[in-house]
Amino acid sequence: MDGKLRADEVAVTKSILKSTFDMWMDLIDVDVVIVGAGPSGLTAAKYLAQNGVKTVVLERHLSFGGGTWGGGMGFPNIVVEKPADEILREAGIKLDEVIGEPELFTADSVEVPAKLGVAAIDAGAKILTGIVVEDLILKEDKVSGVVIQSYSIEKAGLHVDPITISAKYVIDSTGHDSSVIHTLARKNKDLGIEVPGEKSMWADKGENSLTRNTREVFPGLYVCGMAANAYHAGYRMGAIFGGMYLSGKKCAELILEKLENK
Ligand code: 48F
Repeated sequence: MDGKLRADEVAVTKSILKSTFDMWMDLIDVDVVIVGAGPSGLTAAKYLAQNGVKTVVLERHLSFGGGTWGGGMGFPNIVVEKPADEILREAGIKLDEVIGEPELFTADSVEVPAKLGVAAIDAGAKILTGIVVEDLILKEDKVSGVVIQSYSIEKAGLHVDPITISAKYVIDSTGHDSSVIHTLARKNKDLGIEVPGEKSMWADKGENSLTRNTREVFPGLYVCGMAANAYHAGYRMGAIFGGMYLSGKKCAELILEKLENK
């Protein structure tokens, strides 16, 4: 070691191309594709991956965390209620008690997605950012994977054919957009799928319906997080997030059960 930094252009470019190619070759066929790296998707990824399930999370933006970063109206805190606090504690996230509200905690809206993302990655999930899921693979009336495009190509409006990732199960955790189940409904009218969208705010009802609404809605396709409430016309809940984490965990448990019984 002479202390000199080595930065050869050819070596840098070769390193990027080789590692990217190897990564993609490994990811074209997985157990579970999770669409959307918000709180519910990241939680599902953590629990699936830590149980040995080959899991890839696809996120349109370059950052993961979805709607968490901005807290409530840009105030950098979110609220989490029991028993979902355990999921955050497991990821090493600090929670502050709310005086006079023994069931509620606040958490830093930057710390939460950062540590939850790390927990999912450490568990073995792969998070790919800048990738949009624009369609599904639909074979013999079962969702068997996703059709993906680079977000920059989509945003530029270029006509470029996509590529695919095959999967045993796909999770729609795209939040308020519920864009995966919407795409399935829009492109396959013969299936008669309707997505009513979420209702206005009623925090208690919205939170309590989330885990109930988390389920397989079409063979091979699960909904979790806000997408589950959008699919079932559930209420919105604002900056309280416990239901999102519990929904992600439940979705992982449902898929683990399916994989075990195969
Ligand atoms: O919206 P989001 O955080 O989903 P969530 O896990 O959590 C909802 C809460 O954040 C909040 C709330 C709590 O009261 O209501 O809104 O249900 O994260 C969804 C992620 O999916 C990405 C999007 O960029 C966001 O980061 N996404 C949406 N459509 C696609 C997508 C797509 N077609 N392909 C890839 N990523």
